Amino acid sequence: MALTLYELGGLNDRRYSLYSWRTRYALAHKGLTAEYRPVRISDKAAIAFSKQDKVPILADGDQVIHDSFRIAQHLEAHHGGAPLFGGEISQSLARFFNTWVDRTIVPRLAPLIAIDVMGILDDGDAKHLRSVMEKAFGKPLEELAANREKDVVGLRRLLDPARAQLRAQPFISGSQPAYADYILLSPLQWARIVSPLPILEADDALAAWRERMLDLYGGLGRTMPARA
Ligand SMILES: N[C@@H](CCC(=O)N[C@@H](CS)C(=O)NCC(=O)O)C(=O)O
Repeated sequence: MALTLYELGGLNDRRYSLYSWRTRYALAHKGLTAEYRPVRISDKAAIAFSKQDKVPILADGDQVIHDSFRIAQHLEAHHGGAPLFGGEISQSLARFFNTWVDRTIVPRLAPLIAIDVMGILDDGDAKHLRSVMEKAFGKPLEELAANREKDVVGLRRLLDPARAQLRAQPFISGSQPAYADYILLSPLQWARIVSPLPILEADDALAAWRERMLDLYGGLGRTMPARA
């Protein structure tokens, strides 16, 4: 069955959508190929077929699935290849990890680098994203990023549980990467693509893990250049 992933595309075809990177890695993990179709963030007509307004969206034959975690569950249930979760208990824990990253890490990262995303979008998309972010965080993007060199230190501290996990094993999921690794990689990959701000320090164990993650599947993460 043909797979099509709808994801955000910016100027110079930069595929910058945070959550879509979870799906890109999930597809590679399972050895599945898909067509990756870019969507402008302000073009809601392009994704109206999914009956909601966000990407990623996976079309799998005539099934349309949105939300990265639901997509991962769908891939696990309906496709072969290596397991993304490896059972009900680990799927449940991965869901908890998904929520932790989305409610703790992403909201601390997004205000620091949202201003940089403006530089990789056309005017219509930049206006849309600015309005979404400024509504969510209650301040102009310039103000949100004003102390970011200092604020990023707090974000690094929040990542301590992941660092502790990597002291015990090479990947968040164990001896091999799986969906939980893709969950955490995605905000770091988003930051890498949209912003020059160093989110991690060079000697951070998480930075070494991120490099290992970017190397996976023939350098999948590096197919998108880092923002200079
Ligand atoms: N919980 C969803 C979040 C999806 C989401 O927020 N996607 C962003 C892009 S990464 C989006 O489409 N935003 C469109 C908008 O805010 O207009 C998931 O995991 O897929």
